Amino acid sequence: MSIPRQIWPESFERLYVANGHWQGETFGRMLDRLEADFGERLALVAGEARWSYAELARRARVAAEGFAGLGLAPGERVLVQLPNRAEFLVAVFGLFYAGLVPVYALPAHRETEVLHLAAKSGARAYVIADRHDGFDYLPLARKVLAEVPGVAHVIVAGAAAEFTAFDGLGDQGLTAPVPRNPREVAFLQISGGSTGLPKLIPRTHDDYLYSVRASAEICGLNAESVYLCALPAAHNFPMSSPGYLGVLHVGGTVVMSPNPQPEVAFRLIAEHGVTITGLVPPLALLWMQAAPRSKHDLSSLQVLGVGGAKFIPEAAARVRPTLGCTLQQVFGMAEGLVNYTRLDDPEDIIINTQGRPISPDDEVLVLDDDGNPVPEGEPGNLYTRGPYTIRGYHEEPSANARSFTPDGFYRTGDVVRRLPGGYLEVRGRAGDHINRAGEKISAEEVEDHLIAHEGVFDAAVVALPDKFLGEKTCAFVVRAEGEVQSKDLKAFVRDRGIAEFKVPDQIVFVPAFETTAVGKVSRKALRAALKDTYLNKGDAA
Ligand code: OOB
Repeated sequence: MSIPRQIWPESFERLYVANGHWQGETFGRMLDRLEADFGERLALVAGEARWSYAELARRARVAAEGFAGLGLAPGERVLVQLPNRAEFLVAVFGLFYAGLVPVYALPAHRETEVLHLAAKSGARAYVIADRHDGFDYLPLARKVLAEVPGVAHVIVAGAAAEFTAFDGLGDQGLTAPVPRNPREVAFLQISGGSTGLPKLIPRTHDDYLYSVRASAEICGLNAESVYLCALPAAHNFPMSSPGYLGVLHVGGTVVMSPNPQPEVAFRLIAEHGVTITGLVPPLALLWMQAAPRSKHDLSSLQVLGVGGAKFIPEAAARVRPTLGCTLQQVFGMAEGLVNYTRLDDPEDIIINTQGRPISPDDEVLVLDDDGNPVPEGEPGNLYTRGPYTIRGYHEEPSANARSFTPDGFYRTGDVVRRLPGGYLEVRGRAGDHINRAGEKISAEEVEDHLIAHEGVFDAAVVALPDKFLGEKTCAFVVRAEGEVQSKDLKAFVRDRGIAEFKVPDQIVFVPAFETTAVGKVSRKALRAALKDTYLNKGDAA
């Protein structure tokens, strides 16, 4: 198990420092700064909690002491799977303060993903809530302890049973952050990549805090800003685009919403005067549908960020008339590059583009399939490199060879058009993943689960356009012996312990897959041919 690293060539490091992007702050020192600058201001609203910066910092330092007291050493990884509640920020800043490296799992992840993330990251501890959304995490924690040798501790927010209670962690608190090099990896984020199980994205203090600072500025944040964290806090979008970190950076207030449904979120907006939030397109549609009938006053909302998947212009145009706020399109990726429409951009740009990069040092290439630049306005494959875009995943030599060019550009897999002023319009994807309401699902991962069923001879998973979700998953299945049915397969996949959003929405049984004289066609070609044969004729409806 190697320590996660992220290394840029020296000449780039010098440039990013010289241009003021990398400022040498660590997340641990950031917490001290926030307390010193904003002490008694309101930092966090979550459930019953109303915590000032001083209180948040105090609790994080106590948690940090608790983590250290368990014998966790600086640089070690801790898997964090917490919903949007107060403990999320305490845990994360506590880990940073203790020099530990959070690994972010989504609350929706189940056994398969959690075991993989724990093992792959070399996690030494696992932080969970007792329950969330009707799911009991304790049996999952027992499994992680039993099956992942490195994991020695489980820490539980809520009823802890035989495990360590989050509330009982620490006593007086550490008095100073455990020193870390700002060029080191601060945390591991997960990729929504297109092959196999999620990959780990190592982000450094320097690179990530640059994206946080710059995002806060682009999104017009100040100490009066109130951010509603409606999407799962472990996602990059609510974390830093501009997210709760952006708002904390400038002394504003973070309001945690336990879920993004209008009934819950609208009440919080009215009660706390929320000024900015971020949503994926299907939720933005839901909010626009619900707003006219809502009894809550949403007039404090100034900016709605929408990203994670394409927001179609027709829907984008309705944001201001229905919600009375400015739309900001956000096209980002956990690997780095984030594009925003600017708040003062003309309406045409805000509605029809996915914005332009954060940084003057973000390098963006739009290339054809042979690697040649395409003219402005023509669609091509997006490649990027820059001061907050990774140069490689954690311990993934073959994925790294595929996903990065020899000179360090990340192949995003997105097809875009570059417009005047550097604005990008996302046209689609070259890669084989399904973007289901902003959650990325690897076709290959779901295929592997289906093929594990004895009644399945072969499977191919494709994206189906969906009016509401953007895309949903359709699995083409060739049966082996027997008559396995859709509902059996869905139950089987679910029972293998994967996030519910990965269970195929639709299953279409087909007699056989097309093969060529030399054997199987590529999965990519196969998926395309299946869509053509079965879906474009409406057979699957
Ligand atoms: C965000 O991050 P990820 O890592 O879950 O997914 C990245 C991928 C992009 O490569 C692109 O395919 C898609 O999600 N995407 C969009 C989009 N924003 C993301 N596609 C079309 N339009 C958009 N506005 O999803 C993410 C990270 C930070 C900020 C915002 C989103």
